[in-house]
Amino acid sequence: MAKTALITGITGQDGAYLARYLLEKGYIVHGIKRRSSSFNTGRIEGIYQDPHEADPRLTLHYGDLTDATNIIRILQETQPDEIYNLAAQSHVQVSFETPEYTANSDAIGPLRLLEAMRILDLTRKTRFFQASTSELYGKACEFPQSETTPFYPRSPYAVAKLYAYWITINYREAYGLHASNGIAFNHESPLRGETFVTRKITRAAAAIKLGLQDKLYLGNLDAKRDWGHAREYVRGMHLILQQDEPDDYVLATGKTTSVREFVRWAFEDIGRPVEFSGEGVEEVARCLSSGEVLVEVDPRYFRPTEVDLLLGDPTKAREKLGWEHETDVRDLVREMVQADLVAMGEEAAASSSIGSV
Ligand code: NDP
Ligand code: GDR
Repeated sequence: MAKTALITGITGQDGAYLARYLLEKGYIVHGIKRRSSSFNTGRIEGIYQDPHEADPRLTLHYGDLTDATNIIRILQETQPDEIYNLAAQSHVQVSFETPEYTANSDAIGPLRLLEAMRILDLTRKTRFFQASTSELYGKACEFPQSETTPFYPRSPYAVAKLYAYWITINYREAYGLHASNGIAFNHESPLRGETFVTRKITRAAAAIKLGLQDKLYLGNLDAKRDWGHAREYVRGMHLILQQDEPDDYVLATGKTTSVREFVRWAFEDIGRPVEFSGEGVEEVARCLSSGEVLVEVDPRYFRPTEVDLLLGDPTKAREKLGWEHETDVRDLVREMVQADLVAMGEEAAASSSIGSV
């Protein structure tokens, strides 16, 4: 019998990779998508099936983590063997502007799912994965950060995710649920949201190369992140739910890189290497050959409280799950820049041909 999985946040970066991965493994996949005034299923276009087809292997349901009645109904209809809770207001800076909504979706949302499992008597049948985050470590002073490093969240997003982390463990201990946390460090890909720093940089580099943009404005260039490839992290999420016992695991590469270095590599990849000069808000990156300023600092992207340095210790995932990252961050930058060059080149060609009609 094929297993059934329910993915919340299926229209996001990780949801798209996980849906593909589970379909390849023979799963029947259900996903929750939000109502939107425009199409928001672009990332899963390739795997989306016409609902008129007989026995579609991927089915989408309208829903929202802020709506308990709708969650109960979807769980009742789908009776999943595995739930992957990937839905979240996932932007750290945006969480400072929408703290209450972020708490509602990112903290109470997982609680609603767990309670729905209890109400529907799914606590034995269904396994639960919570997308926890390295942002929980925040201002932690211990490096590298492992499952035993104390948390010190630094944003409304991270505080909401802290609640989600603990409520997952509480339901495991109180009701015997197979409920686990994956404490994932930053993972990126060509499907990454355009406002996260990696994708913002690779899109800008591509646009500058194609003559569509002059300059890129960024915030804190000193921040350091442990960046891996999203495709590999969803494999880790699946492995976590295949274990006999539920548990919590760090998913990370064990290597950290600054935003500045990421910028340097992206511009190298478009053939316009840059050098940095100046300090703080005066810092700029100039093209080595032309002297043109390609990157400037804009304080509007600074956060009220910042997470300076994240570096994960994936030893437990390696030893217990047999999970390891494969893609080095340098190759990740290359892949993202290439993908954005192709996508933007096609967009530019399409709009110039529209113009010539
Ligand atoms: P994205 O922002 O790309 O995707 C988030 C998904 O959640 C989207 O499908 C979005 O829908 C959906 N969503 C947002 N709010 C709600 C809501 N109220 N109800 C239902 N769905 C909602 O995130 P990622 O794919 O990058 O991340 C997946 C999860 O992993 C998130 O929970 C994130 O916090 C967490 N995480 C991510 C890391 C990373 O580096 N990527 C690292 C650690 C944790 P829509 O498409 O309509 O916006
Ligand atoms: P993060 O990712 O906050 O780590 O959360 P993001 O890419 O937004 O920021 C990383 C670092 O880059 C600095 N930065 C900028 N960030 C953005 N977005 N835009 C800028 O212009 C910019 N300039 C510098 C930030 O200050 C920060 O230090 C991501 C999300 O996917 C979360 O959901 C997830 O939980 C964590 O990763 C792990």
